[in-house]
Amino acid sequence: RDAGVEWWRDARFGMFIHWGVYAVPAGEYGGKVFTGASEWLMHQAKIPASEYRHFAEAFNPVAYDPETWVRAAVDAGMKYLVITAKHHDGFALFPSKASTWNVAEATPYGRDLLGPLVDACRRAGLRIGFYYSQAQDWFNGGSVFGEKWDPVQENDFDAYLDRVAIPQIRELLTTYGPDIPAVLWWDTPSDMTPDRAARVDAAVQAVAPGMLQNDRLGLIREQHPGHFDTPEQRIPANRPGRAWETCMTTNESWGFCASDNAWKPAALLIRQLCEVVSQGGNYLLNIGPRADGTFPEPSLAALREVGDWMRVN
Ligand code: FUL
Repeated sequence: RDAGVEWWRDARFGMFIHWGVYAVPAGEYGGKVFTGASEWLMHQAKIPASEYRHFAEAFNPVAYDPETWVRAAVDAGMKYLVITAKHHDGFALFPSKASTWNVAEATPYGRDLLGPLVDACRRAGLRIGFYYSQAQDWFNGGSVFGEKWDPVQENDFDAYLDRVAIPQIRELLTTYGPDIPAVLWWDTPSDMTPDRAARVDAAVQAVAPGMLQNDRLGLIREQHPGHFDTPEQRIPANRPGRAWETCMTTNESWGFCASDNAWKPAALLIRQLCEVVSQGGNYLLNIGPRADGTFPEPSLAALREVGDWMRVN
């Protein structure tokens, strides 16, 4: 695995992509509009897995064209991309032997979404990282923030780690080529004791020694100085003493949310990019694609404006 954190420090500006079956309901369930993060809908509306799975039956992103996504990123001046391989709803954007709750088996689309994106990134010279919700998994018996609402969640967390999370992490590390992913982006380490986190980390190191990771696996912080900090939706006033990356939404939700029109003006995104980069951080700007595979027009417009600014500055 090449040059660890070096490329990442140079890269400065990346695209975050939150995509999954939550793009189908897009923040609405049972006639009710849920504001905030649309990728949390299953949790917010306490949707049983047996109901939630129907969104996958309607997830058929026939307009998905990774070349177009990558071009939008490159034109905006971005150097890398991080996509949700699996978010808290447990749905995998890749074929998996560890759970049938994946794009190949649970949707009419029926094939891998990550592979074509990896190829498009490679052709364009972009790095690609995978976000993977290692702890929270409301569908496959992983951890649940707060109260549980479905019998599938009454599961032994260690059994979930062994049967789903660790095997899927191995799949992600071994399917797409030697330097893929370039980053592992963990999230919300609830129930992740340092022991459990070390178990996951050992599985990672076994196939990808020196893997670049963020600070959300659940390891003891001080023991992993190489892991980067992840200030979310904010720019830290006091720069952390180690590598850091601000992740930021273009509106308010990470996943596509039909009712969310709070698009940040491009001027604000540019100012944040400058502020972050001038303080030595990275800026990971999020897009929440629609269920058909296209980027919402306001986020495309913002990316174009950022790109215009990048070209003259
Ligand atoms: C959070 C998650 O719970 C959100 O859904 C989103 O993925 C964000 C980047 O991290 O903590």
